[in-house]
Amino acid sequence: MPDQKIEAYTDPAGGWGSARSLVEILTREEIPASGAAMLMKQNKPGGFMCVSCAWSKPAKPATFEYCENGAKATAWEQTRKRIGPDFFERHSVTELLTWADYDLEEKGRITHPLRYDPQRDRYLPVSWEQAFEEIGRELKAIREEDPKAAVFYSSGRASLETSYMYALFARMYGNNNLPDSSNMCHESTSKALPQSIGVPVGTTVLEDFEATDLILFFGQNVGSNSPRMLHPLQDARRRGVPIITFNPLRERGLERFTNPQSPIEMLTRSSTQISTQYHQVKAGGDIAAIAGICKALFAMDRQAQNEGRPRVLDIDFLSEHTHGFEKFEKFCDRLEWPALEAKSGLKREGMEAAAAVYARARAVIGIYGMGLTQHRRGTETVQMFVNLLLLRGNIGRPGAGICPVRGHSNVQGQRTVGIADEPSLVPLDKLKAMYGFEPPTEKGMNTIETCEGVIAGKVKAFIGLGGNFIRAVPDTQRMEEAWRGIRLTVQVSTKLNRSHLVHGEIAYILPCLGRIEIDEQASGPQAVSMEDSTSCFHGSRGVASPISDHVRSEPWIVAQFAKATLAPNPKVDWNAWVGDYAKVRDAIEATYPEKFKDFNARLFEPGGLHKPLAARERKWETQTGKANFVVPPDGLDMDPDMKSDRRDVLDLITLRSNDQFNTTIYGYHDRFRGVKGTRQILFMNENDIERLQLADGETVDVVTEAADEFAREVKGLRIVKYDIPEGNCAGYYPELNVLIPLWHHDAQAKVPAAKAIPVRIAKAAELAVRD
Ligand SMILES: Nc1nc2c(c(=O)[nH]1)N[C@H]1C(S)=C(S)[C@@H](COP(=O)(O)OP(=O)(O)OC[C@H]3O[C@@H](n4cnc5c(=O)[nH]c(N)nc54)[C@H](O)[C@@H]3O)O[C@H]1N2
Ligand SMILES: Nc1nc2c(c(=O)[nH]1)N[C@H]1C(S)=C(S)[C@@H](COP(=O)(O)OP(=O)(O)OC[C@H]3O[C@@H](n4cnc5c(=O)[nH]c(N)nc54)[C@H](O)[C@@H]3O)O[C@H]1N2
Ligand SMILES: [Mo]
Repeated sequence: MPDQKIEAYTDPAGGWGSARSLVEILTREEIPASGAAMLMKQNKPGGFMCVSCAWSKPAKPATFEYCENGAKATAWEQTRKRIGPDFFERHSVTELLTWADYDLEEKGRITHPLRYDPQRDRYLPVSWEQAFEEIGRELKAIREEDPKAAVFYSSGRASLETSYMYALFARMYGNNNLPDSSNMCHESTSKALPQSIGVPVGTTVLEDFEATDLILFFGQNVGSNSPRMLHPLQDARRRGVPIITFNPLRERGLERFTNPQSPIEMLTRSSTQISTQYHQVKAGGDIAAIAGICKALFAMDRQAQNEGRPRVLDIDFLSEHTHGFEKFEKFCDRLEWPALEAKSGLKREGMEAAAAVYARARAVIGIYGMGLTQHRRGTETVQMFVNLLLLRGNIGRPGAGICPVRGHSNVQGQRTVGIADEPSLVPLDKLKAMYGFEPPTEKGMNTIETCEGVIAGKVKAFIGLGGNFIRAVPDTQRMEEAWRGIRLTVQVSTKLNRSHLVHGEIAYILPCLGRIEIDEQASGPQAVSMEDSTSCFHGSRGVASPISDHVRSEPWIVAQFAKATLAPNPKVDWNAWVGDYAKVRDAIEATYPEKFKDFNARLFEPGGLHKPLAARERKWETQTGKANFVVPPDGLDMDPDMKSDRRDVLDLITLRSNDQFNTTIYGYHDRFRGVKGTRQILFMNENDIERLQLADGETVDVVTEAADEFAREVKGLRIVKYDIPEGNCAGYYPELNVLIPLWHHDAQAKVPAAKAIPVRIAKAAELAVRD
């Protein structure tokens, strides 16, 4: 573990800090100089699509269309380091369970298929044939008893081709148990937007950033998690477009940015101010903050009417296109400023200032991330944001729209091609007609339901297509204990992680090619495809040599699952699909003809193939046929079970450092937040530190405040005095997931409420005595 240092960081996002960090990781992962050539193909038409975030890929890419964290992701995947069979000769699984996430993944790419040997407590190499023979046999036996006892998880990285095949395999197996990472992420979006505007995804495209005249920015950390988005933001700022931010933390990427690819900015050390207003809303205070802005808008609108000036609200749009406006107006009228201030943590003047700018803007983009979705009322928070945009007709017009920033590089696309526990989201009739089987119609398990199923002993097999399920989900300790009761666990992975070590009775690790590698099949090297945050499909072609002769592609692995488990079906030629992925794309187009028109022919179209979105055309595919105002049924309350009146309970935000991709930890630094060499951190407001009689730098233990029988505790966090609202504290995911009760999730979408966990802080010594 490197030396620890906490010291405020004063540089902008991007800039020299970013350039240095990039060189560091390329060196550490032993990427040769040719690695730079590889980076030149990142996010370019005909090249490969970044394995990091899902941000839009422009039609005219920059010479270097990658960011510090995209380059880190490439280096991490294309590292020279390897985990071969000898690694497990040296390390038992029991030993590896004591390793940190960083140490596990840092050892390099897994080169051989592996099976857990309980006698030796080790993973040992196994042939692909033997692996699929046993996996197939087990899956068949489980299905005999109960076809709903197997679960097919996917992390959001696998391509459209792989995902389509995987979802079909699960349904032919006999269930809709297709939980995915989106269940922990933007599921709140997927639940909120169809009710509000009749589409499940954002409505903005990259061109909208060129036509917008205001950006509202809620709960997303652009500088670390989607840095390439800083380019359109910087361009907008240069045109004088204001950016109004709501975030409990002052995130550096939302304050200042130096484009590391601009020699002038780098040499002159100049930077662009990003946010023009910065509101440090309390965690979970967004419904109140947005309600406050709406209330102010209603007041301005009435005043304008009294004075005979043009209306502030877009009355034509409201009457022609929306439903529920009067009810929403009444809701806002009834709210009192003191309650809005208390719940949001903001002053009335702040909310009014945001409303004043909003009222003047012609076209507004609303951007958001996990700060809105990962709450008990995440779905309603997203709908509240849409309500605000509707008031001035900011959906379905150039330069305007709602822009959820998606996580994994193909998480949005996976849903588009059938990864869904909700059968109503999938054209089952079409699948039935195309493939001659009876698709299951019962709802499957999502991520939280899978966890509940594992605890109840109902899950007999878990297949993981990427990801690190056990580390990403809440209630780590309870889940790890229950997990060992599963009969079969199979993880398709690139790198070693904790989900391999906490395993079922029979356990496999199946190593796969990464997206950056050349994928050679019968018809030659293959391309795959993905969908970005702005609903554009892009082709991607691997450029690097495979890391080992023993790894296989994800489509190949999925096809082997199917062939080993299902009775032959003349209508599904898995071998032909694996031999030529264009045939899978034909099948995708046949299943979803409107979305994927001329898919193969247009695979590498610069800027991507735009998926049609009704709401962009102001066509509302909702039950009312209009865009709906949705009034939060619980008013301003974010968490009905939370005992927020207790003065010593804080709301804990779990978030990402600048040196990680989800559970993949690249290192122990969080440059922008001034943290070096540690992740065992608890950011606290100085008044809370004083009130709770603690001290900056002190080591503390954190305990969840929950009315159930389970003790949840993390020991040994270092307090860092930080600019964060009173009553909130923050620390890193996944280390703190142990503190999140499984039931602490969004009511509708079941996204774990990772951004407001009620906790108590105790001096380390006190707890030691109590123990
Ligand atoms: N480099 C890198 N890139 C990534 C990832 C990564 O781990 N590393 N992860 C990928 C994935 S899967 C995802 S989903 C995205 C995640 O990207 P983000 O959506 O940025 O996720 P978080 O890091 O969890 O940060 C959420 C932000 O919300 C703020 N916040 C917390 N609570 C609240 C609140 O109640 N209200 C408001 N308004 N703000 C709040 C936090 O301060 C933080 O700035 O990024 C993707 N891209
Ligand atoms: N407390 C808290 N919990 C959270 C969150 C939070 O903000 N706070 N965020 C949630 C969110 S938004 C998400 S998306 C989830 C993330 O949950 P997951 O998507 O399950 O987790 P990742 O960490 O992205 O998965 C990393 C692993 O993926 C494997 N991998 C990498 N590349 C590939 C590939 O190309 N193919 C295959 N097959 N495997 C690959 C590697 O083995 C690596 O160890 O976590 C959620 N959990
Ligand atoms: Mo995510």
